[in-house]
Amino acid sequence: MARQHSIMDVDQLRAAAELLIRARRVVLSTGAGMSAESGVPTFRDASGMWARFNPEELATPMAFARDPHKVWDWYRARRAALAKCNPHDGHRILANWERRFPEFDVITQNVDGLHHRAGSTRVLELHGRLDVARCVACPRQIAGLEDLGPAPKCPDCDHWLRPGVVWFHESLPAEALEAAELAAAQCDVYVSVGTSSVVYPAAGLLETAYAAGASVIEINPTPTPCSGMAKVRLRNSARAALMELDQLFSRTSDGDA
Ligand code: BV8
Ligand code: ZN
Repeated sequence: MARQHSIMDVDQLRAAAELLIRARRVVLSTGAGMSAESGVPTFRDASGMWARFNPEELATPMAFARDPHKVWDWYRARRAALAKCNPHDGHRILANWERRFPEFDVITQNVDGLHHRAGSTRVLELHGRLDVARCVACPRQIAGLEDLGPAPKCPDCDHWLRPGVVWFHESLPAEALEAAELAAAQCDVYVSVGTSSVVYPAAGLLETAYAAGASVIEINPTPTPCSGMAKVRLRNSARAALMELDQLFSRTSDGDA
């Protein structure tokens, strides 16, 4: 794959690599920007999904209760689009970094499963998965991206199946959120990649890490409400920044060994 050429702030890059070389506990927190270079659309960018669609009509339990067909139409299209997307080099680098640190957790708001597909095994998925459908009434889950039809019903109890994601006004999966809060509170370095840092409680994890004394690295082409807490800011795409960081970091830590 062609190397993406973008202007890198060499000082910021070095500073980020320095922090990572000394870190023992690292959290990598990812949002939609992490998957943008895999072809998965973001939400709040000018070309993002919320520029064309209204979340209140598609991504809330009330919307689903009002019109499950409309909601499923949208999720069916997203599932079909996701079936054509693949993890990129940045996802693979994060899978490798699991072996570089004593503690390394990926916390993601993404519902695309690309971290798992790239080989990451420690992934806390805060907003569920697009490739899962679950029954609104019983524990039945159906995994996979195949077309489930216009508005699928549970094969066990005939109630609606719903997309296995977390909608606005819904609580996050308790186990994943608790593990994420613990990891954020205990890490030395918290790297935030490709998130606008506006959706809570996910955005609060960066604040938790910062308040607990972690060094925050932000990788995002544009500033966010959390940029002020970042010790290092890389204004680059996720793939380019992670590739540069991986090179610098590998060279230095191999040299130390
Ligand atoms: C809860 C999942 C409580 C499904 C999503 C006022 C009214 C109503 C609610 C609230 C309110 N104030 C606060 C709330 C709570 C609400 C919230 O935070 N709202 C905000 C927006 C105001 N939160 C909730 O409702 C949460 N639940 O609070 O429950 C509760 C209490 C008791 C009992 C019950 C409940 C649930 C939130 C879950 C929302 N789920 N969707 C689906 O995908 O369909 S939201 C959506 O936003 C996405 O799922 C995504 O996960 C999430 C975060 O977005 P990002 O990942 O950050 O993406 P975004 O597009 O915003 O940004 C992309 C970034 O990438 C940009 O900054 C861009 O510059 C950058 N980028 C672009 N390209 C690249 C790049 N970076 C790097 N490289 C690139 N190439
Ligand atoms: Zn059921």
